[in-house]
Amino acid sequence: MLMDCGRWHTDCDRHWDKTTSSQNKIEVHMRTVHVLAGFAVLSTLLLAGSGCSKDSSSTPYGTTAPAPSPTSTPPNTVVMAGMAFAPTTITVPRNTTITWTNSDGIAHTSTSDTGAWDTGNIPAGASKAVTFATAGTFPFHCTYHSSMMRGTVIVQ
Ligand SMILES: [Cu+2]
Repeated sequence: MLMDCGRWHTDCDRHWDKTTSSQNKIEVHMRTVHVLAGFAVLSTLLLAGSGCSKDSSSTPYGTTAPAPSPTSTPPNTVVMAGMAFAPTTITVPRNTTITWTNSDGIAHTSTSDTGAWDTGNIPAGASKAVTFATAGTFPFHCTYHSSMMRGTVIVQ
């Protein structure tokens, strides 16, 4: 790293001496060095961090992890909110469990249009999970609000 820095600075000096319009080039070079230095610091921090979590193996995994953003949805989850499924279409590999989470203030269901599954009543704030073993495209709806709440599961 130190040797590389030295070489870059030498290059910069050469640009400075040779070219009249070299100001920009030098600034770019300097910025590159700064960015690289930033990456080096970041990598060191990451390495140090992973070392720490390895050492503290007695602590249950995930307890010190930062809380996920409240707006982010866990993978393979369909949220029922505002009388709609989100996402409307969810694509998963075979043998994936999809969880329907009701974030609305009223009950909903996740019911296959073809009878492949039916969660039944999912009260406000509750969740139900369905595992999809067979590939295919499966439209579904909420039995209470079938005109508004429709979605599709695509299993690959
Ligand atoms: Cu509903």
